[in-house]
Formats: sequence, structure tokens, C-alpha cells
Amino acid sequence: MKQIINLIKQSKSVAVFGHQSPDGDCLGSISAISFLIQSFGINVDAFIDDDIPPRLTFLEYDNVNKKDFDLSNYDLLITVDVASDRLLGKYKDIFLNFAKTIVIDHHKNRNLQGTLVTYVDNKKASCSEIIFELIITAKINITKDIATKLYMGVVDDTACFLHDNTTSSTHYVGAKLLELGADLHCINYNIIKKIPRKTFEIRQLLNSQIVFDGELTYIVISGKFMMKHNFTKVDIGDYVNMLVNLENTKIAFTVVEKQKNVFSVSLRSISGYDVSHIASALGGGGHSQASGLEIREDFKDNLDKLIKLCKDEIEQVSNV
Ligand SMILES: [Mn+2]
Repeated sequence: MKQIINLIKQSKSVAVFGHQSPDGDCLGSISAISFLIQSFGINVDAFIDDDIPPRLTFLEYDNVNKKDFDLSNYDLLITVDVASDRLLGKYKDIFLNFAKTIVIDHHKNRNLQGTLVTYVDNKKASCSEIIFELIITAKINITKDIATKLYMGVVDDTACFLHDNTTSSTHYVGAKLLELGADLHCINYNIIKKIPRKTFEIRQLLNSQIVFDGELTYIVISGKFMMKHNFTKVDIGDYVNMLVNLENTKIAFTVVEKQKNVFSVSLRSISGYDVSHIASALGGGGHSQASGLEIREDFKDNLDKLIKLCKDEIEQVSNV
């Protein structure tokens, strides 16, 4: 941590990067580390090669943009919450070829390395917890705004302290952030409780398409179906989290055709069942209870493989 702080202090201008499909943890981590860098009087810009999803726009993220990157403006690049170089999108090659880079993350299955420091703590439920520690180590006072954004990171990555990745450290950081004035109501309402009307209507449509295959529950949503009912991948939101909580389900996934013949898969499992290696086996990644992957070719074969891997995992764990 001290090494990271020193490297930041020695730099003149820093670029911070988050992952595509940014979540609360990504945006919380970016906002907080940007605040830390700024508090040293150092220029900082943040880049994500994607739009900020509507569900997270209840807060503002001033320095986050998706402009083309001008290398000459920066002497240090940092990623937060990015497990895979692929998730840097158009910034991937720039980052991989830059001389001075730092990687800060909490994912288990990952491939991205920094040239100066790779700080990975996969016992942390969120990257926001790591950035919290970093700011405390630097002895900088956290503002209410930053406390709220870090709290969002913790809440989004743990489903409000519900997932098995939650530890005493997660609660400790949550408690400290509340002491610092984090807006609990705002975060819990916007991240956890609120159901957009459209999401609710789409759930009603999707419920009749669910496949119950023993203790595996899944749904395949075609681009055609989405077009017909006028919704996109974003509107489906956390449908997969509802599927995995259906009684007798051990593993659940959603397959969504996000472009023609490009399918995005979200995997979830209940405690004791690990889906991260299933995602890895098919070119994706993530956490043991929440992972994702993409299918770009041989859809039928890959879907069959996915179903088989899920069933194997269920059988293996059940037999122990
Ligand atoms: Mn995260």
C-alpha cells in the first residue's frame, strides 16, 4: 500500500481505468482513488470504454470519460477492479504497452498484471475495501461523497452484505464508511431495493421461458425476443439473481443475445457451488458465486458444454 502511495506521489499525471459494464464497485473504486490522487495535488482522469449504466447514474462521476486516450498526458496508469485485460476495451493495448502501471483488484481468476505493482487481495469482497484501506494508509480524510461511493462499491459487490464473499472486514469497512457519513438510504434504495417498472414488466415476460433442469435453472433470451418486446440486455438487470434464489436451484444462468450471434452469459450459484471455473473453462471469469462469459461461435455446442459443466458441478458437490 505504501509503495502504491509513493508511486502516485512521484507522478505528475495519472490515468485510472475501470472495466467495461461498470458496476458500483468499479465506479466507487475509481471515484475514491481519483479523490486520493487529487488530494496529493496530482492531475487524474478516469477511463472506461463503456457507458455508465442507468441504474448507477443516481450519483455523478465527474472525471470518468470514454474519450480516446492521449498517452503523452500521463506518466502513471492504474486499473481498479479489472480482472481481465479484455475488459479494458479500446484501452487494452495502451495499458499493456505502458511502462509504469499499477493494478489493484480483488478477483480470483484474473490475468491483468501491472509493471510496477500488482496488488490483488481476493479475500476482499470488493475493490472498494482495498481503496478504503489505501486512503486510510495515506492518512487522507474521506469526504461524505467518497464514503457514499465506496459504500456503493461494497453494497453492489456483496448484494448488501448478502453474498458469501462478505467478511468481517466487509462489515468493518461498511461501519467505518457509515461513521464517515455514507448515505445508507440512498445506496440501499438505488442499488438494492428499487425495481424499475420496465424491469418488473420484463420479469413477467421472462418467467414463462425459464428452463428448470433438475437443480439447474436457466433461460436463453434471443435478440429477436428482446426486439419483439422492446427491451435490451440492460433492462434484464439482475434477473439471474432471482433465478438462483428459486427453491431447489443450485446453479442458474441467463444467456442473452446482446448482438447478432454474440451471447452474454451470467452465472450464479448458491453457497458451496463454484461457477468461476465453469466460466474460465469457456473463456470467461469472475467469482465463485457470480461469473460471466461470452459465446461468439458454435452457440449450440457451447450452450451444451455450459449445461454439462453446471450439471457436473452440481453432481460433484452433491456427492461430497
Ligand atoms: Mn468488484
